[in-house]
Amino acid sequence: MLIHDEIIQLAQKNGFDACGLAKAKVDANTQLVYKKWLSAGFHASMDWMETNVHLRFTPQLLVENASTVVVVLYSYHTKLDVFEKSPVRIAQYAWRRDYHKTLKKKLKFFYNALQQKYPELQGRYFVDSAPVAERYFAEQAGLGWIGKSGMLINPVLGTNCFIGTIIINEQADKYDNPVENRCGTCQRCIEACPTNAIIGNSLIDSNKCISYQTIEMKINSEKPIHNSFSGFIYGCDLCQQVCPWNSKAVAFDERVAESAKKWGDLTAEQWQSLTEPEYAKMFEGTPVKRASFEKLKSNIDKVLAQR
Ligand code: B12
Ligand code: SF4
Ligand code: SF4
Repeated sequence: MLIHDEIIQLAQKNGFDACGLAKAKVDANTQLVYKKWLSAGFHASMDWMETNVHLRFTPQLLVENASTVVVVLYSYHTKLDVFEKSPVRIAQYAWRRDYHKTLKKKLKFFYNALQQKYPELQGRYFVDSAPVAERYFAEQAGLGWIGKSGMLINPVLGTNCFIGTIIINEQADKYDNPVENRCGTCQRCIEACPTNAIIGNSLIDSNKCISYQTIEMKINSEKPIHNSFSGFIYGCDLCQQVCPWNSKAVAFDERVAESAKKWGDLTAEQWQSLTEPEYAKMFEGTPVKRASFEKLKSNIDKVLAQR
């Protein structure tokens, strides 16, 4: 049997900012919300969200006898504003090496440490890499609530944090409980979203979301593209920038990559004339590479045309 408090301590030792334990079970209402979201087409062209839905809601199909989900948070919150004087913006989560790689590595060390403590334990670790209901499990593990912006909000870390999970075949001596939703009467994220992508009930219409439009949407898509990305050429932080829980969140300025600190120095002309080799060098190893050179160029053109 896993000992809850030992696992939390081990997560801290392995450099995570928060950790909680949830049962490996997804409630029927959450499954319904997700299925309705899909059937309304709010996943836009992200067809992969439709496949393996059964895996997302049945962790036992990912790990035999899955009983526990260990959920960790890793913050990327910073008080630095790399793009303060820049004509364009890139979302904060991308100001570092790609979290799919860095967090996965951290999770691997954590998982190995768990296996040393509990030699019988079997499991798998994930970060935005498989059909896992990450926000749901984070909420169940007491790590925060789902805000009106759709983001998981941790009372200490705010919204700017990645979620990682380890699904394990053993039960724990105790599990965490969800915390109270503390959005209250605040509506700031809904008011700040320039495309009305926040459709209520903490859900997002990806078709309208600038994050989707600047990263995932195909360059030759026939769907209408919003005519202003509000300066964002990759991702979007507008609903998070206004969230009061981020003004009081703990900042980790040292987690911003040195290379990213220079991105904001480029002038509009330099962004306009960005070449493919420059793009390759500048964004090497960062999440920005998820957008092809052509896609990023097209976003840059749209943003600069709006000035
Ligand atoms: C697809 C996706 C997107 C899409 C759609 C976003 C969305 N809000 O649905 C797009 C491309 C737009 C996107 C954008 C961003 N994303 Co994204 N994305 C995902 C991904 C792969 C799946 C999310 C998903 O399933 N959405 C569909 C909705 C229906 O599901 P859900 O958000 O998980 O919500 C569930 C629960 O919260 C609950 N729920 C929600 N509302 C309600 C209401 C009721 C009544 C009930 C009962 C339940 C319920 O049920 C839902 C279904 O399981 C996850 C990784 C993962 N595997 O989960 C990352 C993830 C959500 N993204 C992340 C990030 C960082 C971002 C951006 C901030 C990046 C950026 N700066 O541009 C933005 C934020 C936009 C926003 N306001 O949400 C992080 C969020 C971390 C956090 N603190 O919440 C995740 C968790 C990746 C990670 N491992 O860290 N993303
Ligand atoms: S990320 Fe931007 S476009 Fe998407 S919901 Fe938030 S404010 Fe709206
Ligand atoms: S801006 Fe306000 S309503 Fe939106 S998520 Fe933050 S606290 Fe909740």
